[in-house]
Amino acid sequence: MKKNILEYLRNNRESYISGSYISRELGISRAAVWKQIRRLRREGFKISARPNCGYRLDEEPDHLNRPLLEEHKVYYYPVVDSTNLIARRLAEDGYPAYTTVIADEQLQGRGRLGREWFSPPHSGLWFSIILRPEMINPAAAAPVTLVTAAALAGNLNHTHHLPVKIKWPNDLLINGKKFGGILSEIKGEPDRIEYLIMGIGLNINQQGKDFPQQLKDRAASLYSESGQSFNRTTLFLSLWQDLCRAYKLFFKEGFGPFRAQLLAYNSFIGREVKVTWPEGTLEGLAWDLDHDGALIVRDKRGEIRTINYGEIN
Ligand code: BTX
Repeated sequence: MKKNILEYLRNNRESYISGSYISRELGISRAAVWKQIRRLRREGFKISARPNCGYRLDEEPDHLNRPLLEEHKVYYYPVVDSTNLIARRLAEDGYPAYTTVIADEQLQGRGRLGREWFSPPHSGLWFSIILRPEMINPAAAAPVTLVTAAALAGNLNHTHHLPVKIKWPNDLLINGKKFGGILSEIKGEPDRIEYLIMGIGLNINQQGKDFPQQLKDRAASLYSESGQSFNRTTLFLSLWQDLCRAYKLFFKEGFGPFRAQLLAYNSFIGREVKVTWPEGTLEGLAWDLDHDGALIVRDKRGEIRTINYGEIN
């Protein structure tokens, strides 16, 4: 039934088609038509309704292109709890480095420190990449979040001409609003990494009104800030290829090649910042990044502090 209604809407894209016409043609009640319209909307179809005119199909959902993704050995799932959890299971089962999991929707998308990551369907990119760095101890892998941020910002600025900035260490901003985040998780021993899971969440095609109330002032998508909508599969493949290249370079040459890029796209150096780190909170001037990507802050007393882990509030 839903398919038939969609067919009518697709064949009448230019104009409104009345609910009573559809109900007559299909021999169902108008309430049944309305129920199917609601189901289509839940699946991401944008359908406008106008009194005395009927329904019009404005936009179809942007489905991720599963066959194309799978050609690149990227595992696609329509709905998951969290792509990081799926990737972790695959890593435990011995899947190789660069195995990637992408989902259209996450029901329990996660941020750092157990926070939630809002991951609705048909609009964002939610994915996780397994990394298996060799010859590297866990401390040496710390900058991998910054390498991820640099690769994403580099791609979005250069290839897509979007004014994307990085807020140390794991936020991506557009026009000062957060549209992306990175969650890295590690399994290893003091002197050896078994695997890393790099979880990346990017808001792509959401409209401002699609964000929940508590995020409305702070969150954005590439579309809401640039007015440009993106084919998510094409954008993902472009970002993913740059990410894989960046990780290979990082495991070979360390953080050095990425420091300049991070400084070029940073939103924090030279600004007064409040940093939360394991020792508490610290206010001061964000001064520089050291050779490993640690944040150097000059505190209120003029002392220079080096922050390896933490976040700018
Ligand atoms: P974070 O801890 O820096 O950010 C989480 C905070 O960001 C939340 O507390 C909320 O205030 C805000 N927030 C939540 N959802 C969104 C959103 N969609 N857009 C903007 N702001 C939001 C950032 O953690 C790391 C996020 C990684 C998400 C990816 S998605 C794929 C992978 N799977 C998974 O479960 N997490 C990662």
